[in-house]
Amino acid sequence: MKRDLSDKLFQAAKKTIPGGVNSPVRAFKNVDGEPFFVRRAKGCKIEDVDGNQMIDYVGTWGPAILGHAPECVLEAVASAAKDGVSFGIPNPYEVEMAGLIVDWVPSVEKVRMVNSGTEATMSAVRLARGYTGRNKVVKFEGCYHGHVDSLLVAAGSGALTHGEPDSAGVPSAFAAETIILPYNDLEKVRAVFSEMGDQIAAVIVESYPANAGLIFPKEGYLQGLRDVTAQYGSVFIFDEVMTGFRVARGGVQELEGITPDLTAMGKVIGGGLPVGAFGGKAEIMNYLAPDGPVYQAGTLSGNPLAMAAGLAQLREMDRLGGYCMLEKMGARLEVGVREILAAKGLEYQFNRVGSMFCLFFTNEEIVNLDSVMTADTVVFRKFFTAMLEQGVYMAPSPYETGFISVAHGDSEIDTTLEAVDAALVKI
Ligand code: HOZ
Repeated sequence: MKRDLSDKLFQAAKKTIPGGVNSPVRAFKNVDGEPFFVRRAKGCKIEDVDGNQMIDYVGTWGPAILGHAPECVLEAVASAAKDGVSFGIPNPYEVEMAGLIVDWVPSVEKVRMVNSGTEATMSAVRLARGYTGRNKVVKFEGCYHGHVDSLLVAAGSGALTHGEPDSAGVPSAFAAETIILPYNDLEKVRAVFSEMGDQIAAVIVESYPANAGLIFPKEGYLQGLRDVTAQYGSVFIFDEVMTGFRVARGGVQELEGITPDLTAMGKVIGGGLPVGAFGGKAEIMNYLAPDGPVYQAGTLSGNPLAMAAGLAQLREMDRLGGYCMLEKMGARLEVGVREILAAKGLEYQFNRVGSMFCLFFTNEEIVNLDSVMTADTVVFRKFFTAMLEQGVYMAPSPYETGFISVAHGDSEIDTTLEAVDAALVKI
């Protein structure tokens, strides 16, 4: 594949942008490559500046659930833009969006819009601290909650990809307020609570961890977290930035029947524009300024274009019965991948929920970060490269989740499976 223009852009970008990218995982370092630059994207395909077309399983890291540039979103944005692109004063779209979120997400009684998933988790943690008057927060190894200081410890996603799960620049005093525990080990959580439960403001967990590959909770684990936090008066924060409005209308909490106190959201609700949100019990949310003492603010929060795009995308998902369509395509991909890998006799784990999936080259069951780290990264790199050469773009890191969109049809899934078959020959 020719990438001349991309290569030129990357050289130019490196002069003015740190590492040439605006988010580290995009640098392709973990796959010994260099990024391509996208000129346009439509449906399930992206086209780079050199004219190469690829079937895309990154979907702008989750938001593109209808595929890229769906007509309903383009129309909603164009129509909203005619009336102004930002007001910095309340607008009707925000009220509609809040109503929809409260309606769809079982535990959310009130919601505040922000501009990214990072802002959502950061604000939820501050709110939990303000509400409880406590400082400590429990998080789990490999869970990634954006680049929030106190949560950027033992983190996943780009931090893990680049081998630095603990970031420089995070004061050790901040990190000391974060208690890190292995995922899926309820006994350790109970032990920490029995020792210092009255100091713990919150437990934050990715509903299904999706930034160290894709990990599922053991039976009873999430309910166990719910119970222990309730027992000690700590706030239970569900990070559904990846899974919210993606695995079901109401996210993992709907699938698993769990009622967190606060939920962090983002990605799909913005229809591809920058958005995040956090919401939950009214009693806790009422601690936010201007009604309460916990300050949180944002010039672009509730931006009319982002709200219009998100509303259009969510309503279209509903109209199409999008979650059923995604399950069907996800199952087709999973069955095909499993058949191919079994025939090749390769050791692997394939984790999937609806349209989210991750392939690990290991024989170990994936239950926590330690098991994720047993996956063969050399094989992954070869696999990624061979897929890309055949026009199939997977996330450029073994620690990211793949996404299918409603725009992926049978023929794209079949083309992908042919590529998987051919790629594995090269491994
Ligand atoms: N941390 C994001 C994926 N989990 C990557 C965001 C990006 O590079 O755009």
